[in-house]
Amino acid sequence: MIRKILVANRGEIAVRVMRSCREMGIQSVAVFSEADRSAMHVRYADEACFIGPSPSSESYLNIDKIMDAAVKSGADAIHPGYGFLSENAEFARRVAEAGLIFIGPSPDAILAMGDKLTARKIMMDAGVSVVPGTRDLIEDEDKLKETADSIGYPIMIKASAGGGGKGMRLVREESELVSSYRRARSEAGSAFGNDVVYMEKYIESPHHIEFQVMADEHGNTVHLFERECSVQRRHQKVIEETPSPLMTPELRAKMGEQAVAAAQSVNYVGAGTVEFLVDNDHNFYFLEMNTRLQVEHPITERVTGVDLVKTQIMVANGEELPFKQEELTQTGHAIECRIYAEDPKNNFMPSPGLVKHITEPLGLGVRTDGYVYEGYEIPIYYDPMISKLIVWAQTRGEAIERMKRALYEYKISGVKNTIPFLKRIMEAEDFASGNYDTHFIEKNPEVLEIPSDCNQECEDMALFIAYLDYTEKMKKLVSEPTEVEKHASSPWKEFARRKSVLRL
Ligand code: MV4
Repeated sequence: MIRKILVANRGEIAVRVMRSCREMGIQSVAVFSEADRSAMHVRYADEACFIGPSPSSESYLNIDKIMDAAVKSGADAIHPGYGFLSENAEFARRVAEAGLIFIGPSPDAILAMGDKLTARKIMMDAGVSVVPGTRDLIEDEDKLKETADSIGYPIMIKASAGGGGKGMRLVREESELVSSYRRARSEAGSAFGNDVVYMEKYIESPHHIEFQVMADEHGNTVHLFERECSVQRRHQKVIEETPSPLMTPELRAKMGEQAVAAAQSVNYVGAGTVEFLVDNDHNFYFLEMNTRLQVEHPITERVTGVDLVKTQIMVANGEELPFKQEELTQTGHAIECRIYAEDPKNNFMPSPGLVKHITEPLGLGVRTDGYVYEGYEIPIYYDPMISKLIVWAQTRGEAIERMKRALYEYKISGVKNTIPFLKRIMEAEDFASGNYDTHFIEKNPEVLEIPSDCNQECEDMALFIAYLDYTEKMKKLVSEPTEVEKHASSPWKEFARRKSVLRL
């Protein structure tokens, strides 16, 4: 029986996991680094353990420190969240060896899916459709040309230890082949300590569509439909939605069946995500499987009504899945916008610092998963994602209008953020029509043109003037205290005059 869970993570996902723990009557334990002393997940948890210096390599990525915190706090399970140690097979093994429950799949499943070439082979043998290409690694340059010719240009050379866009190389013609191959291997070797590469046909303008899967220890595996994740910038997702505008009931049935087969082929237990590339002719290909809860899980929760974290915990506790495939349905439409503390007017430069003001949107069909509060200082050490805004409505069109409304209500000052960029995407015709693929941002460069925010400029100027006024008053206070008293008698008159100056 799980009674206490250590959450080996920080930020919004740590809070998200603890919320389900609270609803289930399970105690939560936070871990925190030096930079996270005043972080929300520490305040929310029932207990908190300090685990070391701010850099994640010395805290959130340090297996020994997290195991120590788990044992000391008497936790009986560990939830890894996403990122950090969530897809680290060694960590999953250490948790089990300590007699604790890892809320996630087995170390073997993590290892198999972590190696992209191994995953590809397993999928081929399980009858899952993979991108046309090689079955084995490309060991030398002898058969390089032959292999590329048999696949047909353009091709992609991918690092087996890569994934998520890391260690990939596009080769458009034979003249680039040998140099690209050499560079791919040497880059993979230095980045991952593993220079195994393989070759795939390049799919020109694909959609990135993923399926949520969930499996228990009793042989039950289901899928919870798709998420359309094609709106990406530099391999970072920006917006996700479900259902996918491209999907048909036939395609969904075929892809869902293969997603379940993919999970079963590695005896998967827990929540996982099977990623596919889909072309406009509805051909689909397995890309990789993520063996963790994903950032974008809330849109699936909203259309299916399933609490995915609660289900993860139940499954980790040895219980049977509380639903069968036939009982799962999609209702309405959900969209998620990821909000980053980055400056969209300055090449998405990270913008850490003090959050002077935050007002989050509320109202019908709106959910925010965040962790930032007024007066909180966003540290420089971690991922700049600060919040996820999730809306639901009965139709896709209404969901877009609701997202626009919620983005209008969202106010964050002190740190630059991507809300203006998200507003631009919501206004784009290709987004409204649902006619977009993974090249959406390149094809719609106007979404990167951020209008100057008049309100923000006025706010900044008002703060500046208030500061000047304060220093002036302080000077007078020191030199001639009676003058200050005279001024202080009508401060509002003064302010009104300044406001009218601002309007010019
Ligand atoms: C591809 C591809 C086209 N053809 N593989 C990027 C992330 C990683 N998971 C795999 N990626 C891609 N693999 C073949 N054979 C195009 C991409 C790709 C992409 C995929 C999903 C979402 C956004 C993307 C942006 C650029 C390239």
